[in-house]
Amino acid sequence: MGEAWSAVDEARQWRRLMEMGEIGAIAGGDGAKGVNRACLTPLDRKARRLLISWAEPLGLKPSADRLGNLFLRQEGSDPDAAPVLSGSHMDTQPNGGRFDGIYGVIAALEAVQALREAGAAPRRPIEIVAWTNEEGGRFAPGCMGSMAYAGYRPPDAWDAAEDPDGVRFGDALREHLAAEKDLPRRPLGVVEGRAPHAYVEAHIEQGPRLEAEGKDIGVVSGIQGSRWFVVELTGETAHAGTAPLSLRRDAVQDMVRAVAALNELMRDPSDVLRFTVGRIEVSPNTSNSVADRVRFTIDFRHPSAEVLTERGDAIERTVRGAVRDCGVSVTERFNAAPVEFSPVVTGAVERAAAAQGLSALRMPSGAFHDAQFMVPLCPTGMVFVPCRKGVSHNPAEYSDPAQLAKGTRVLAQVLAELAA
Ligand code: HGY
Ligand code: MN
Ligand code: MN
Ligand code: MN
Repeated sequence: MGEAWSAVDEARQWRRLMEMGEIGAIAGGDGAKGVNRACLTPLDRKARRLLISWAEPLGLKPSADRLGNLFLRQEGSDPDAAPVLSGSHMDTQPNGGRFDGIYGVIAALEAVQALREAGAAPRRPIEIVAWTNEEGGRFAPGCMGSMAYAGYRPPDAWDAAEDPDGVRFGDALREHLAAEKDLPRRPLGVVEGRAPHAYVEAHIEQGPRLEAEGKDIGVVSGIQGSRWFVVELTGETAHAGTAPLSLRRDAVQDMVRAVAALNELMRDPSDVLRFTVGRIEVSPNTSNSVADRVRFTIDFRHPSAEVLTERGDAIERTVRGAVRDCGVSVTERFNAAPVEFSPVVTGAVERAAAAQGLSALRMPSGAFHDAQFMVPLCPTGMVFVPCRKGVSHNPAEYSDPAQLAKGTRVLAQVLAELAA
């Protein structure tokens, strides 16, 4: 069965990626073509329909669970065996690229199709999955679909989460499920059903290492931890031309003080720690009124659980200590501990790369992934492929057809081994 991976069709996979990239296509700088395909939107549903249209002729059966996670199931010779799960996400950042997430979904389809064309007959069912809202771009936090599937949070935990237009996640999900009511409904992961046998996700690295070190495959060893917070500062709006500075309760000025103090807290000469303030909402958001409200996000990441706890738990008191004039609320939105992937899967990835004569580098993931929440359920791992200059969450994100096909051939061999 080892040769089954050679049936992976580079051109077919690239065609599908490019066709999928047209759904929500946006223009980036210097001619780059990106994608803005937020979760639970008509664009998201159009992309899912396209994926299903490629999968059904192969005999794969679509279904969806109550979080909208989409599954495409290929039966195995033992239909009662726990399935091997492989996939990623189809939603993108608002300024996303054509590979983040969707590559892992299309690679899983290509791998399954190649195994079929090579006449492989896995014992275990293989299920391709597209997780709901991995990015957290429209509704924070990310990984809602995989967290609910894994029982990490209750299925309705985020119903009240609002997008920038004030749409609640629960309403968008109800609308989405109604629009996809023709899809057979399936139990929600381990909450209502059973755990998979194993989970493997192919993904672009979203960092520069594989390209810089000239490696074909990343054998992902694990994922660093992430914590997300939202800080709300409440001051008092006033006339920019008349209100004395000494009397103002200026939410923007207090935000500046808070972020300066957080920068001190997050200082890391080794540049391992990641700290980002990526979304800032200001009210009334006019040039000649003092801001009475600011809401800003914190995305804090580190490979060490201790540092995540120590510095993450210091965020609220650091903000409160820095703010001078405003009311403060600090809410934690996401807390994903660092995870180590299973040697069952990392070993299979290493063996497949070696068998196929591909250079490989064992490395952790800086980005979080749905795989993070599969770790407690079953042997879990990821296959990385290089992306140009490590650029991601940017229309300039790019990986070439040959590199993507190498990752998919490794994925195909790993799936064949795990589903045997
Ligand atoms: O933010 C992340 O790590 C992922 O790419 N959504
Ligand atoms: Mn991703
Ligand atoms: Mn992403
Ligand atoms: Mn991911």
